[in-house]
Amino acid sequence: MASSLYNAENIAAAGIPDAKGMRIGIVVSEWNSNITSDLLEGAIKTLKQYGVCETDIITRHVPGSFELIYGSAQLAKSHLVDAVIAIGCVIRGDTPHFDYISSGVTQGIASINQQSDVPVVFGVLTTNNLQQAEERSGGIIGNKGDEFAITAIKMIDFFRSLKKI
Ligand code: DLZ
Repeated sequence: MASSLYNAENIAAAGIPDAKGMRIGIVVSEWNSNITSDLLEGAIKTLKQYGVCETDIITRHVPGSFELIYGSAQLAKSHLVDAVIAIGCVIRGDTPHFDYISSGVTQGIASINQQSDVPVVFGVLTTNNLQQAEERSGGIIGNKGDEFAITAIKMIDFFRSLKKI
């Protein structure tokens, strides 16, 4: 799926390290679960494609995208995983809730990344409507879960490369 909106091929172009032995935590929001379950499926498929063993993937669900902050922070601290993927979908509604949740989860996950050795991938779709979310979770724009998976693998490799210096 080649599209300026679907970036997995671009980030894959520079090469993807062998992910065998990498341990990945995935936190998934139950809000808009029809979307987040498809993103999860895409992420797991791509992790396995690059060598991650099913037994090295820990998946946990949280009620909404706001709870991804707590869930990701706990998983990052657990020593059970080398990277965390936070998967959510916030869809604009009639109230300002969208803005508070979107900016809260964005800043929360950015903050974890500043404090933790375990990278947390921002796998949260923020869309104006359900159609845009569907297009990005296995629809005409592809499945952003692929991109989240490749990003997690690359960030683990980045961290490990510093240990070799
Ligand atoms: C409350 C709420 C609303 C209105 N919309 C969404 C959404 O589009 N996507 C999402 O993941 N979560 C939503 N939530 C729930 C909040 O993330 C959170 O679970 C609650 O505010 C409780 O902390």
